[in-house]
Amino acid sequence: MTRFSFDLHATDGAARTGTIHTPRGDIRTPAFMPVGTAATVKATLPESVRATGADILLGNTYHLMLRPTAERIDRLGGLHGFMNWDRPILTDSGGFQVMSLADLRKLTERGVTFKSHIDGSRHEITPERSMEIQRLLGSDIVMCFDECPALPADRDRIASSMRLSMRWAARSKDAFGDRPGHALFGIQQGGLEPDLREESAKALVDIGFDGYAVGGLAVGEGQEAMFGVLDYAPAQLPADKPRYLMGVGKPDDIVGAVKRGIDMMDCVLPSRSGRTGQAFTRRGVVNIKNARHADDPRPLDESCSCPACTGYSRAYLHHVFRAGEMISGMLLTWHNLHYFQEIMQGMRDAIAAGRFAAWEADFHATRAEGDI
Ligand code: PRF
Ligand code: ZN
Repeated sequence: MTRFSFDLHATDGAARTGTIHTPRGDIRTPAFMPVGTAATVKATLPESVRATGADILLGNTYHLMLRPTAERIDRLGGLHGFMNWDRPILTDSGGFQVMSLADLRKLTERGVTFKSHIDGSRHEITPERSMEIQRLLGSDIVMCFDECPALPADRDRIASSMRLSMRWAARSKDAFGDRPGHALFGIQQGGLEPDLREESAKALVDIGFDGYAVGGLAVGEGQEAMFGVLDYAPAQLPADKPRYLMGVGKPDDIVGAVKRGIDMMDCVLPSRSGRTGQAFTRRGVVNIKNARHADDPRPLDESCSCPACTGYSRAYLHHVFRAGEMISGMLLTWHNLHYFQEIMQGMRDAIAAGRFAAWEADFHATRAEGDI
């Protein structure tokens, strides 16, 4: 059986390209993971997500434990069969979503208790329970249970939260046990403080993980501060393991993160924006609801080969958005996912060829600020 492993093929500056091998298939890195929170990448069939070039999806412990429950998904044979996606799935561990979505949260050394945002029922997630849920789901890449403080926060709060997350990381590893073919990733915390980031990295490396995430970023600090951390944080983590930046981001965030040594990312942006009428293109952002598209026979992006751009005009996309037709979210989501994966492929090729800097210069040169 294929074990979980990571091969680095090439580096260019701090940027890397490689392959993560899993029993459910390879993941080409740098990788962008579309978000399938509720066992679906909203408005998209799994085969369409695959057609955009995705090798792996992200699923969520928090949402799936509440509905339809991890036990039900397990009885039905696991998340892959349930949602008809047979390739790798990474699941987030729940704490971050509890903090952003649930009501009446209570955090203790043991874990977190909260009320469901769906029906108000009470639940608890501990590191042990998070590992159990992610096992029941059949997740290929399991994330440690952690806490992610919103920024800005004072240094004492960041330090004690990070140390709690490191104790939870040790408990996550114990509870995960030995599961050949499945991976467990640690999550670095420590806010914007280099020494706390370093302490966190050392604690995680001592425990030992199959991959390492940079958590606690994209939580209100802004791109400049995030890049400031990414200038040193990836180098604090083992070079021979995948590095995953959680919950990022816009196209220019993704490019800046890869430039600084990140291998994996996930974000709701391409799918969520697709449903609110925002399209990301090589030349910038298109807000399809804008009246100036009503008579425009041109495609969203003449250089894009996705179904939305090869089959439809801006005028049509504007019309179906305004009319509230479901195909609007379907087409724009497909386009956005396609564009994000095109960026990833462009970066993988550029890194392999040792021309990342030229690729990045071209990426920025083609883009306009504001709407196009
Ligand atoms: N921890 C976990 N999930 C996350 C984050 C984190 O810090 C973030 C931060 N951007 C997004 N998702 N477990
Ligand atoms: Zn397109």
